[in-house]
Amino acid sequence: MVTVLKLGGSVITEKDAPETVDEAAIDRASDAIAAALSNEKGPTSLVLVHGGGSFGHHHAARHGVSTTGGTHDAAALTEIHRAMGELNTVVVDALQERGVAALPVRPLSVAARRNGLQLPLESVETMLSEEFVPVLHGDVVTDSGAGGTILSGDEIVVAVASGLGADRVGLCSTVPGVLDEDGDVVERITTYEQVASILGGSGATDVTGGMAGKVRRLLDLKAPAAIFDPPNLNRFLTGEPAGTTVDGR
Ligand code: IP8
Repeated sequence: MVTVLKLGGSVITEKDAPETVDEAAIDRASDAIAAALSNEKGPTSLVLVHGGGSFGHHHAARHGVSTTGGTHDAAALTEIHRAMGELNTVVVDALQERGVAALPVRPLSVAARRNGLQLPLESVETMLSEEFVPVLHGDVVTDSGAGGTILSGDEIVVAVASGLGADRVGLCSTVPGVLDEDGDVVERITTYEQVASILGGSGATDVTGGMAGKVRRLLDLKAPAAIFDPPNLNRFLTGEPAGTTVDGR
């Protein structure tokens, strides 16, 4: 049973203050993850991914780099990558302090955009079979013909979940799920048409992690996915419905 969980960057950082972690939020998330891993209802194998928040996006915006707009400025790419490494260290340390066998995985070293995203998973697979918890992060990635672009945590979640045949996928974000016109959480989404009127007719242009893009990507997975907020992290990790379930199977 492989579970892939993304902690959104806006959950674990102070989004408006450059390079500022939300320590209390990281502590709470790490507590929930540590508790779930020692709960019999918790995941047997867990892959974590975290977003950029005020670490990645701040530097990416300053250098004008996006998921589609690249640069050949090695110093700029390194700055974004280093900032993400610092955030990754904070997350990995918080988990290790709670007894979770977390290991950092840095996508830039292995991933590439070349005929789509290539993300070799041998190391992640071996980490799981050795009972480690790989912790990947949104990063920069070399991009054939474009230098380097941003690789979002959402893209990593989809690549890891598809590549490993994950059983469950969760996106922990600052919103409690996909909200309808009245601001209520939509419990279950099985087709994009069901939510097109609230999310916009086409999610195809939404490549930067907005809700429409998230829902479209999750609908393509061969596993049920959930979009929920931090108070529901424990429910998700112990196999209960949390926030919005997205299931396009
Ligand atoms: O927060 C973006 O990851 P995201 C990572 O999941 C960087 O979109 C480096 C901006």
